[in-house]
Amino acid sequence: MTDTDSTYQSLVSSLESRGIDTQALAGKLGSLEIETPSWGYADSGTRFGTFQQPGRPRDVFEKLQDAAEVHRLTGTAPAVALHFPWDSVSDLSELADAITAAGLKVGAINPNVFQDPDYRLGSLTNPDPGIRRKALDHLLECSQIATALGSTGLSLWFADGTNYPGQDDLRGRRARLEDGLGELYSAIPEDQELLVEYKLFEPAFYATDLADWGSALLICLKLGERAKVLVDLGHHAQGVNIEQIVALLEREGRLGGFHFNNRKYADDDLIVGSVNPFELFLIFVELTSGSSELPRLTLDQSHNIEPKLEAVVRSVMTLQESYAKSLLVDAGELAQAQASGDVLRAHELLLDAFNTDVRPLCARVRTGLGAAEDPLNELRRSAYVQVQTARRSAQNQSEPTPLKG
Ligand code: RM4
Ligand code: MN
Ligand code: MN
Repeated sequence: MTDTDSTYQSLVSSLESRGIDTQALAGKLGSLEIETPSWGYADSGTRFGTFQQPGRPRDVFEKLQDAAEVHRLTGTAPAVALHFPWDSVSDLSELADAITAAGLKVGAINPNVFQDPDYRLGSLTNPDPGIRRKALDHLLECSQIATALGSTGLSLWFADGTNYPGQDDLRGRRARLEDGLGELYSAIPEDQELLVEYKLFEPAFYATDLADWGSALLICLKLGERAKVLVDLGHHAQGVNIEQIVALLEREGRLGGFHFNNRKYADDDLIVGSVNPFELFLIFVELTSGSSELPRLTLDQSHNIEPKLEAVVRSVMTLQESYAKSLLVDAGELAQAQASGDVLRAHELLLDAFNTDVRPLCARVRTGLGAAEDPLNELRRSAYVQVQTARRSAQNQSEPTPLKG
């Protein structure tokens, strides 16, 4: 028996002695699906600068190659979320074919109504009706792109907001947002959902039009049941209890999905679980204890100083591990402890799950999926990065994609 076999066997016996069905657990882990973001493979940085990495993809087709490599290594990243116009192509059917040929499927389509200079005072909320129309036309075009690529989700983030008190009428902006989104909602096909993302601040520093989950949910309730809230872990005030937001949205059937990342101070877009792994675990506890299936789970990270592919692989593995740990929580005992007011026993049941080293199980599940036992090591040892770097450096590199908001 190798070392890996023996650590796996001892984990299995300890889990079985806790009454956990490891086969069922492995089955659930094996069906976890993470969407990786095309923009996470490309150049991105801070507002102060971007450190370009050799071998970075030059277009969406090269981003797909990287996404496929992440899926090959982890077995858990079969979908890729796209951002337009960053991922624009002249022929959408060629892009659809490339996604399939890479062994991937398309994730959510992310429109961009935040970069064009016309959006200085907002997109759908802009006081100028012509600019509102332009933003809406882009959103409608993205819905058509979603249809052409077979995507079922339009993921909407608006940079809209004001910097100064008095700059614009707060209720007027809300009305314009509702009108624009209402028109979009009635135009999209039945198999598409709107995922409405909120963010407390940045780039607007006085009043963001969709600043929190409440203002996003209110608009979703008005739009209809295919409008749901998207939770980005970097978009809250300090100390906000994100797992509670998750629980409440799930209960209302309005949890559309996640943008996973981590932060220390603001919208830092760091690798998921890097700063607060316990928070990530608690979010998964809420996801697995609810009655719904897992929602759309997407990464939204910006890798500035770390190697991008390693960062994405690390993130997918951390999501596998967090999900696995959340499945170890003894729901029956937890309910009992809660009902009898046994505060610390209830808390300890969460700690028992969180403190279990599930890595040998995740490794076993990955090999069962035909992926890598140790994805990071395999990536570092493989020639993939070198080969792509040589190939991609042979021609002029593309301009870096714009700084990450
Ligand atoms: C925003 C938000 C969006 C992402 C942009 C680039 O902060 O997280 O999801 O599309 O950044
Ligand atoms: Mn996001
Ligand atoms: Mn963000």
